[in-house]
Amino acid sequence: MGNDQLEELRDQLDNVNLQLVELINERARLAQEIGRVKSAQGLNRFDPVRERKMLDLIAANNRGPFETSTLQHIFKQIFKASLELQEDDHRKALLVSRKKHPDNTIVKVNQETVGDGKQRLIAGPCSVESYEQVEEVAKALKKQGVKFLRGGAFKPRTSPYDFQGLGEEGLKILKDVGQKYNLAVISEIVSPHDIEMALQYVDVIQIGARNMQNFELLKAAGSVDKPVLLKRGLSATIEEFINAAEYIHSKGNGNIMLCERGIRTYEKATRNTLDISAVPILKQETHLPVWVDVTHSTGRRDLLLPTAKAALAIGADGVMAEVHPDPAVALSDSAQQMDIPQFEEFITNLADSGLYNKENVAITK
Ligand code: PRE
Ligand code: MN
Repeated sequence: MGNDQLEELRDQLDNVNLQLVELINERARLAQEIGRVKSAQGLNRFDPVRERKMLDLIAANNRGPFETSTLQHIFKQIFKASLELQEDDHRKALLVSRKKHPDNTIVKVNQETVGDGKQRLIAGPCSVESYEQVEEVAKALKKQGVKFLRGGAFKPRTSPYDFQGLGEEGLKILKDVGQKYNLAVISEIVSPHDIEMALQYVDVIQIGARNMQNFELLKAAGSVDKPVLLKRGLSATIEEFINAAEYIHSKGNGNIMLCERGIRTYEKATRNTLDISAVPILKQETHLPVWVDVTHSTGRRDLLLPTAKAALAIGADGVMAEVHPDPAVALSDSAQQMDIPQFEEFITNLADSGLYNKENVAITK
């Protein structure tokens, strides 16, 4: 009967499907193995020359009935899927990857924590200019319940003729003020040789955007027992950013916090373009806390509050902003720093929005 014949043919087809599944998965396991070998040798996973050779081999051996172009199309899909598998394996293997460590990393900074669901603020002047300047900001922070004081002592400036920072003297000022007001201090270090020196002054080492791929600096910061705040490079992809964090972790220091600070685009309305979607992506891909620097991403005082709200709403662990007692005379970034009344208004508005709790009591996200 015709129907029996159809059933019989379909049975045979099912059998072939099952064999194909076996074979395709056997191929996938081989591709995974190749991916591991390539990774160990530092080779590119995508290899178009190799793919071309395989397509040619398929063409030479095709006896139909499928057209060669049809088979090649199918195989290109298989190569693509194999590549994705290799990349997935690679991401899973990273120490900073959420696939490797499903739980959030909670970074302890003195008696404070970051990454446990409490929203935090880091504030302070762009550059440390004097004890009095830092102290004035610290008093305002204390009054507002902010626990983290920032200030640049080593300033990687676009022009070599711009103010370069007070160096170690600046770190000392930060430490003294931080101790007086019980604030954790954070400052950027630009040279691997200064990491050891900085340990006695700062509670968090910042690695700035311009140094995100300074691999010697990353390795030096990864070799010490001090939390690191790593800023995204000006033109770094999320993958490059995550790999920079991996450099730090690979040396043993897992106390890493990421900071989105805007990326370079064609847009001129803001200093950089805040990549707000990087926040949930980084939270999904890694187990590290994620900050948003609203000052450097926007470069505009009028955008600090809306972008800070957006950052907290989208799941950032905290917001960084620059505050200076008299921004007009600041030695760096004068156009975008808040003065103290503006900072107080910023905090009040943020708290009123319901996105930020002044007492830093955990609120549900
Ligand atoms: C493979 C996967 C991706 C490359 O672009 C080329 C080939 C494949 O699936 O055949 C395997 C592989 O990584 C390789 O042969 O180098
Ligand atoms: Mn600045």
